[in-house]
Amino acid sequence: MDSSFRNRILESAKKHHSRIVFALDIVNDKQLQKRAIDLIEKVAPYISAVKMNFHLLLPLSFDDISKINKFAHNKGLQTIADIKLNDIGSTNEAATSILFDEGFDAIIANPFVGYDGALDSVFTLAKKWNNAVILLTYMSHPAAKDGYGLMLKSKKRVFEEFVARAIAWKADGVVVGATSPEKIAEIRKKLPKKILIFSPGVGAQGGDAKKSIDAGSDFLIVGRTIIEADDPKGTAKRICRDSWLPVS
Ligand code: NUP
Repeated sequence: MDSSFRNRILESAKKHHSRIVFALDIVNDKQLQKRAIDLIEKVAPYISAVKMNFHLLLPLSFDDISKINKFAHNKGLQTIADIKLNDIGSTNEAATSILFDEGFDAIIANPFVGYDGALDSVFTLAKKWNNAVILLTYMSHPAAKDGYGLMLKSKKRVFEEFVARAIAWKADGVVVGATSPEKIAEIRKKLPKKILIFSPGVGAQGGDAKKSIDAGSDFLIVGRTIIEADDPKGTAKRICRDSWLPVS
Protein backbone atom coordinates (compact mmCIF):
# COMPACT_ATOMS: atom_id res chain seq x y z
CA MET A 1 0.00 0.00 0.00
CA ASP A 2 1.10 3.58 -0.72
CA SER A 3 2.52 4.90 2.55
CA SER A 4 2.81 8.54 1.48
CA PHE A 5 1.91 11.33 3.92
CA ARG A 6 -1.23 11.96 1.85
CA ASN A 7 -2.37 8.39 2.38
CA ARG A 8 -1.35 8.36 6.02
CA ILE A 9 -3.33 11.49 6.89
CA LEU A 10 -6.34 10.39 4.83
CA GLU A 11 -6.26 7.00 6.60
CA SER A 12 -6.18 8.85 9.92
CA ALA A 13 -9.10 11.03 8.78
CA LYS A 14 -11.07 7.88 7.90
CA LYS A 15 -10.21 6.20 11.18
CA HIS A 16 -11.16 9.18 13.34
CA HIS A 17 -13.94 10.48 11.07
CA SER A 18 -12.24 13.84 11.32
CA ARG A 19 -10.82 16.55 9.07
CA ILE A 20 -9.19 18.37 11.99
CA VAL A 21 -5.50 19.13 12.42
CA PHE A 22 -5.15 20.13 16.06
CA ALA A 23 -2.79 23.11 16.59
CA LEU A 24 -1.11 22.38 19.89
CA ASP A 25 -0.47 26.06 20.65
CA ILE A 26 -0.15 25.93 24.44
CA VAL A 27 0.84 29.11 26.25
CA ASN A 28 1.37 30.01 29.90
CA ASP A 29 1.96 26.50 31.13
CA LYS A 30 5.09 25.41 32.96
CA GLN A 31 4.41 21.74 32.21
CA LEU A 32 4.19 22.08 28.46
CA GLN A 33 4.97 18.49 27.53
CA LYS A 34 2.53 17.03 30.07
CA ARG A 35 -0.24 19.41 28.97
CA ALA A 36 0.46 18.59 25.30
CA ILE A 37 0.13 14.87 25.96
CA ASP A 38 -3.01 15.35 28.10
CA LEU A 39 -4.63 17.41 25.35
CA ILE A 40 -3.78 14.87 22.62
CA GLU A 41 -5.16 12.08 24.83
CA LYS A 42 -8.44 14.01 25.24
CA VAL A 43 -9.05 15.02 21.62
CA ALA A 44 -7.39 12.13 19.73
CA PRO A 45 -10.70 10.44 18.81
CA TYR A 46 -11.81 13.62 16.99
CA ILE A 47 -8.70 14.72 15.08
CA SER A 48 -6.55 13.34 12.28
CA ALA A 49 -3.26 15.14 12.97
CA VAL A 50 -1.41 17.35 15.42
CA LYS A 51 0.47 20.49 14.40
CA MET A 52 3.22 22.00 16.54
CA ASN A 53 4.40 25.57 16.24
CA PHE A 54 6.98 27.72 18.06
CA HIS A 55 4.87 27.56 21.24
CA LEU A 56 6.34 24.07 21.79
CA LEU A 57 9.23 23.90 19.34
CA LEU A 58 11.17 26.73 20.98
CA PRO A 59 10.93 25.85 24.70
CA LEU A 60 10.88 22.04 24.54
CA SER A 61 13.86 19.74 24.06
CA PHE A 62 14.49 17.32 21.20
CA ASP A 63 13.46 14.44 23.51
CA ASP A 64 10.28 16.19 24.68
CA ILE A 65 9.17 16.83 21.10
CA SER A 66 10.07 13.28 20.03
CA LYS A 67 7.92 11.91 22.87
CA ILE A 68 4.93 14.03 21.84
CA ASN A 69 5.34 12.85 18.24
CA LYS A 70 5.51 9.22 19.40
CA PHE A 71 2.45 9.65 21.58
CA ALA A 72 0.49 11.13 18.66
CA HIS A 73 1.66 8.36 16.30
CA ASN A 74 0.55 5.72 18.81
CA LYS A 75 -2.91 7.29 18.63
CA GLY A 76 -2.82 6.86 14.83
CA LEU A 77 -2.29 10.59 14.25
CA GLN A 78 0.07 12.36 11.83
CA THR A 79 2.21 15.29 13.00
CA ILE A 80 3.14 18.54 11.27
CA ALA A 81 5.94 20.99 12.16
CA ASP A 82 4.74 24.53 11.49
CA ILE A 83 7.89 26.62 11.23
CA LYS A 84 7.06 28.29 7.89
CA LEU A 85 10.60 27.54 6.80
CA ASN A 86 12.08 30.44 4.88
CA ASP A 87 15.88 30.32 4.65
CA ILE A 88 18.85 29.32 2.49
CA GLY A 89 19.22 25.65 1.56
CA SER A 90 21.86 24.60 4.10
CA THR A 91 19.88 26.08 7.00
CA ASN A 92 16.62 24.62 5.69
CA GLU A 93 18.34 21.24 5.41
CA ALA A 94 19.59 21.38 9.00
CA ALA A 95 16.17 22.39 10.37
CA THR A 96 14.28 19.81 8.29
CA SER A 97 16.66 17.00 9.34
CA ILE A 98 16.15 17.80 13.01
CA LEU A 99 12.36 17.97 12.65
CA PHE A 100 12.16 14.67 10.75
CA ASP A 101 14.52 13.09 13.30
CA GLU A 102 12.11 14.26 16.00
CA GLY A 103 9.40 12.28 14.24
CA PHE A 104 7.41 14.88 12.26
CA ASP A 105 5.62 13.66 9.15
CA ALA A 106 5.35 17.02 7.44
CA ILE A 107 6.83 20.48 7.49
CA ILE A 108 5.29 23.83 6.54
CA ALA A 109 7.53 26.03 4.36
CA ASN A 110 7.34 29.43 2.70
CA PRO A 111 7.50 29.25 -1.13
CA PHE A 112 8.63 32.89 -1.29
CA VAL A 113 12.30 31.83 -0.95
CA GLY A 114 12.15 29.76 -4.14
CA TYR A 115 13.49 26.33 -5.01
CA ASP A 116 17.15 26.42 -6.08
CA GLY A 117 19.39 26.82 -3.07
CA ALA A 118 16.43 27.20 -0.74
CA LEU A 119 13.51 24.72 -0.62
CA ASP A 120 15.17 22.15 -2.92
CA SER A 121 16.89 20.61 0.12
CA VAL A 122 13.58 20.40 2.00
CA PHE A 123 11.84 18.56 -0.86
CA THR A 124 14.82 16.21 -1.24
CA LEU A 125 14.78 15.31 2.46
CA ALA A 126 10.99 14.91 2.51
CA LYS A 127 11.24 12.46 -0.38
CA LYS A 128 13.98 10.49 1.37
CA TRP A 129 11.93 10.24 4.58
CA ASN A 130 8.62 9.64 2.75
CA ASN A 131 7.38 12.78 4.47
CA ALA A 132 5.63 15.90 3.22
CA VAL A 133 6.14 19.56 2.42
CA ILE A 134 3.18 21.91 2.81
CA LEU A 135 3.51 25.41 1.30
CA LEU A 136 1.97 28.64 2.56
CA THR A 137 -0.28 29.89 -0.22
CA TYR A 138 -2.79 32.34 1.25
CA MET A 139 -2.54 32.95 5.00
CA SER A 140 -5.48 33.51 7.35
CA HIS A 141 -4.68 36.86 8.95
CA PRO A 142 -6.21 40.21 7.86
CA ALA A 143 -3.00 41.47 6.19
CA ALA A 144 -2.68 38.33 4.03
CA LYS A 145 -4.05 40.32 1.10
CA ASP A 146 -1.10 42.77 1.42
CA GLY A 147 1.35 39.98 0.57
CA TYR A 148 -0.41 36.95 -0.92
CA GLY A 149 -2.94 39.12 -2.78
CA LEU A 150 -0.42 41.45 -4.44
CA MET A 151 -0.48 41.68 -8.23
CA LEU A 152 2.80 40.79 -9.93
CA LYS A 153 4.13 42.27 -13.17
CA SER A 154 3.19 38.99 -14.82
CA LYS A 155 -0.47 39.85 -13.98
CA LYS A 156 -0.54 36.89 -11.60
CA ARG A 157 -1.28 37.50 -7.95
CA VAL A 158 1.32 36.24 -5.48
CA PHE A 159 -0.89 33.37 -4.31
CA GLU A 160 -1.42 32.24 -7.92
CA GLU A 161 2.36 32.11 -8.34
CA PHE A 162 2.54 30.04 -5.13
CA VAL A 163 -0.11 27.66 -6.46
CA ALA A 164 1.98 27.25 -9.62
CA ARG A 165 5.05 26.55 -7.44
CA ALA A 166 3.16 23.98 -5.36
CA ILE A 167 2.26 22.14 -8.58
CA ALA A 168 5.71 22.44 -10.19
CA TRP A 169 7.57 21.40 -7.03
CA LYS A 170 5.12 18.55 -6.30
CA ALA A 171 4.17 19.84 -2.85
CA ASP A 172 1.97 17.56 -0.77
CA GLY A 173 -0.24 20.34 0.51
CA VAL A 174 -0.88 24.06 0.70
CA VAL A 175 -2.10 26.35 3.49
CA VAL A 176 -5.08 28.56 2.60
CA GLY A 177 -6.85 30.48 5.37
CA ALA A 178 -10.35 29.46 6.43
CA THR A 179 -10.98 33.20 6.72
CA SER A 180 -11.11 33.42 2.88
CA PRO A 181 -13.42 30.66 1.64
CA GLU A 182 -13.50 32.33 -1.79
CA LYS A 183 -9.72 31.89 -2.03
CA ILE A 184 -10.06 28.24 -0.98
CA ALA A 185 -12.57 27.71 -3.81
CA GLU A 186 -10.41 29.55 -6.36
CA ILE A 187 -7.25 27.68 -5.35
CA ARG A 188 -9.04 24.31 -5.22
CA LYS A 189 -10.02 24.77 -8.88
CA LYS A 190 -6.39 25.37 -9.88
CA LEU A 191 -4.83 22.58 -7.81
CA PRO A 192 -4.81 18.88 -8.67
CA LYS A 193 -6.82 16.90 -6.13
CA LYS A 194 -3.70 15.11 -4.91
CA ILE A 195 -2.42 18.35 -3.32
CA LEU A 196 -4.22 18.75 -0.01
CA ILE A 197 -5.55 22.10 1.26
CA PHE A 198 -5.02 22.84 4.97
CA SER A 199 -7.07 25.73 6.36
CA PRO A 200 -6.21 27.50 9.61
CA GLY A 201 -8.28 30.33 11.04
CA VAL A 202 -11.38 28.41 12.11
CA GLY A 203 -13.13 29.86 15.16
CA ALA A 204 -10.67 32.14 16.97
CA GLN A 205 -9.78 34.00 13.74
CA GLY A 206 -13.39 34.10 12.51
CA GLY A 207 -13.33 31.34 9.85
CA ASP A 208 -16.15 28.82 9.55
CA ALA A 209 -15.37 25.09 9.53
CA LYS A 210 -18.23 23.96 7.29
CA LYS A 211 -17.80 26.82 4.79
CA SER A 212 -14.09 25.98 4.40
CA ILE A 213 -14.78 22.31 3.78
CA ASP A 214 -17.59 23.17 1.35
CA ALA A 215 -15.20 25.52 -0.47
CA GLY A 216 -12.68 22.70 -0.95
CA SER A 217 -10.43 22.43 2.13
CA ASP A 218 -9.28 18.92 2.93
CA PHE A 219 -8.22 19.68 6.51
CA LEU A 220 -9.02 22.38 9.07
CA ILE A 221 -6.31 23.58 11.44
CA VAL A 222 -7.86 24.45 14.81
CA GLY A 223 -6.01 25.60 17.91
CA ARG A 224 -7.33 28.08 20.46
CA THR A 225 -11.00 27.24 19.93
CA ILE A 226 -10.24 23.77 21.28
CA ILE A 227 -7.40 24.54 23.72
CA GLU A 228 -9.14 27.44 25.45
CA ALA A 229 -12.55 25.76 25.62
CA ASP A 230 -13.90 24.66 29.01
CA ASP A 231 -14.40 21.27 27.39
CA PRO A 232 -11.67 20.69 24.74
CA LYS A 233 -12.88 17.15 24.02
CA GLY A 234 -16.51 18.19 23.50
CA THR A 235 -15.45 21.16 21.38
CA ALA A 236 -13.19 19.03 19.17
CA LYS A 237 -16.05 16.54 18.80
CA ARG A 238 -18.51 19.26 17.77
CA ILE A 239 -16.18 20.83 15.16
CA CYS A 240 -15.29 17.36 13.91
CA ARG A 241 -18.96 16.38 13.45
CA ASP A 242 -19.92 19.75 11.91
CA SER A 243 -17.17 19.56 9.30
CA TRP A 244 -16.91 15.84 8.54
CA LEU A 245 -16.59 15.00 4.86
CA PRO A 246 -16.12 11.33 4.04
CA VAL A 247 -12.79 10.41 2.45
CA SER A 248 -13.39 9.22 -1.09
O1 NUP B 1 -2.12 31.27 7.55
C1 NUP B 1 -1.89 30.70 8.60
N1 NUP B 1 -2.65 30.96 9.70
C2 NUP B 1 -2.47 30.34 10.90
O2 NUP B 1 -3.21 30.64 11.84
C3 NUP B 1 -0.90 29.71 8.72
C4 NUP B 1 -0.70 29.05 9.92
N2 NUP B 1 0.22 28.10 10.01
N3 NUP B 1 -1.49 29.39 11.02
C5 NUP B 1 -1.25 28.68 12.28
O3 NUP B 1 -2.41 27.88 12.57
C6 NUP B 1 -1.08 29.58 13.50
O4 NUP B 1 0.27 29.94 13.68
C7 NUP B 1 -1.59 28.69 14.61
O5 NUP B 1 -0.59 27.76 14.98
C8 NUP B 1 -2.74 27.92 13.96
C9 NUP B 1 -4.11 28.54 14.13
O6 NUP B 1 -4.45 28.62 15.47
P1 NUP B 1 -5.88 29.18 15.99
O7 NUP B 1 -6.12 30.50 15.36
O8 NUP B 1 -6.90 28.14 15.61
O9 NUP B 1 -5.68 29.26 17.46
